[in-house]
Amino acid sequence: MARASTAKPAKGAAKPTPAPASNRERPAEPVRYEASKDELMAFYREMLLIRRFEEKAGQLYGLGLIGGFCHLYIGQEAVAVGLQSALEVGKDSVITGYRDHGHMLAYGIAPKLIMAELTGREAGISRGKGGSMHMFSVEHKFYGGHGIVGAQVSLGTGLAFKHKYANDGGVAMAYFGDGASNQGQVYESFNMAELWKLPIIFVIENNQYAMGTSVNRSSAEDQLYKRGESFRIPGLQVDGMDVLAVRGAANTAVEWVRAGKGPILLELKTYRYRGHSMSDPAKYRSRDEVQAVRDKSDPIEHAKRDLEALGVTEADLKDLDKEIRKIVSEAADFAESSPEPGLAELYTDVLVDTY
Ligand SMILES: Cc1ncc(C[n+]2csc(CCOP(=O)(O)OP(=O)(O)O)c2C)c(N)n1
Ligand SMILES: [Mg+2]
Repeated sequence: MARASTAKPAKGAAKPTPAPASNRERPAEPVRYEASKDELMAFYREMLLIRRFEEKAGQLYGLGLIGGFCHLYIGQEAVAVGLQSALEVGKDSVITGYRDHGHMLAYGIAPKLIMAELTGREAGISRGKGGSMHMFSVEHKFYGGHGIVGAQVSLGTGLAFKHKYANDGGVAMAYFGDGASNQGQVYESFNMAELWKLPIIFVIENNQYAMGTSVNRSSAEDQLYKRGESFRIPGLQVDGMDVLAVRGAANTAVEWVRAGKGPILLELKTYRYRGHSMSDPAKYRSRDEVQAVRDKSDPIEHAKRDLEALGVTEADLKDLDKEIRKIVSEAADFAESSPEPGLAELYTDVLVDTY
């Protein structure tokens, strides 16, 4: 048996690792948001709009009306809706990856402009030249729509720098996936953001998969909310299938960041029902796995139960569903009947200006 040594450590020996700084302030524990009936109805409406919009996009893709890539957001609706409901459109910046239709809808961008972009039409928000992955609205301060995994994290950090530099009171929200959270530039961004106390909310949408690779197979530390710890960025793990839990966490995060305390990291536990993109046959998981999430944790069904508990009737919800279906089918009609951009458009928007 080893004897406890009372000898002093030899000269030059490594000092014991110091305990982590205990004086680092932590954000308050988020509380589930107590929404009024009208507020919850508005969240439900937006989530349903995203769901029906994405279903329609899937159909149009199948019909060959949408070309290129198309990544659907079905299953993750509560994340964009819950988080962005705590932001101010036109004041706070939002940036995300290629799975971007839902974030735009949640920021009040018209469905018909998004659908027209998906189908490559002149009336689209990027004049039909960006498609599914490259949509912007400077007016809304929605900065894309990026196809390079992780790039939006560095760009989002730049947006936060701009908010701080201009002292305009805005914050940046940068979304990225569980796969992107293993990208090197994410950590360079974390470092600068904390060092400069930038007003940014980093959001990891942990939908459990990066293309066909599950988070457990790709990530040495799969509790992704801890990924900012070595940069002293506090992290919170949130149920991303419950819009009120998401909104509660959003309030905590926005309060922290607006108070000038620097960045915060949120990990939203969520799930995507469809394949990575429209061309993914999703052979890396079973149908039963997907069905079990749909049955147990669907974010729209969750909000529906909460609404019913507040006295909303099945008939009210049916009417709303009809209204949303109408909006979506009008968006699709608009998209299909708009012209494609003229050939001369090939030469516009290539450079900001001549020089
Ligand atoms: C720098 C870079 N590497 C690889 C790819 C190919 N790629 C596209 S999406 C993706 C997976 C990303 O998964 P995740 O970050 O979890 O986001 P999700 O698709 O689940 O929303 C990969 C590897 C890419 N587009 N860019
Ligand atoms: Mg993912």
